[in-house]
Amino acid sequence: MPPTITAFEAAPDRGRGLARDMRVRWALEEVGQPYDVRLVSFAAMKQPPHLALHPFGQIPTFEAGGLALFESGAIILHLAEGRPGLLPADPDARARAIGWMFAALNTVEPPIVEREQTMLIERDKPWYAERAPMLEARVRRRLDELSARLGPAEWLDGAFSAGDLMMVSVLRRPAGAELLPDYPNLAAYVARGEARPAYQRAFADQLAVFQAVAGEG
Ligand code: GTB
Repeated sequence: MPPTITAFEAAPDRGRGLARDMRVRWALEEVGQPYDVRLVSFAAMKQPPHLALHPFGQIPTFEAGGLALFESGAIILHLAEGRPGLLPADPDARARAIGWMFAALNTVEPPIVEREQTMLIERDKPWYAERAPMLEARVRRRLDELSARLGPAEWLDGAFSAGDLMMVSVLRRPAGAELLPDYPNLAAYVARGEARPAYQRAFADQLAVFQAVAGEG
């Protein structure tokens, strides 16, 4: 039986691949692991059957045999450790690639998510005009630092790894992506990730879900 992941039944991003099932789909494609998808509604995500899988009532989840996982980082690390393709064989290089996964999730994604949330939820608040530049500066600081580290390299540390998969996924989020034209090496890095056949297959699959639900197929 192939593993099963969960994804939004009705993705609010209209198939742009911005929800976190996209990164798990991409990882599954990179390692050549076929999978099933169970679509969940917002209501079902907060009901006991889904909460038993995901204590915070979110997507994505991953089930394989007796194993159930939540957290996109944990799922991708599990996939990358069990199959070739996303982590180098050399133990030191492997540890560094995992370090980049954590950097993407813990250091780069949080200021991007905070800016995104503020732009979505607080735009009409009296403090927005003062807060928005500060949040943009926090994102820019991380992009400055990441851009300096990447330099002209193709990937963050040698060959493409789960660290790059996670970083590209994080940089695609609109509150970071809209600043990427100021960082040509990061924009090219994201484009390289998106050009990978595994990414393309994952993107097409999640778009097909949106199109089927919206009757646009
Ligand atoms: N840390 C967890 C992980 O990495 O797996 C975070 C999981 C998470 O935030 N899941 C979101 C969710 O289930 C979907 S990805 N939210 C529903 C809820 O909390 O009730 C976040 C997301 C949602 C939608 C868009 N979009 O439409 O653009 C982008 C990102």
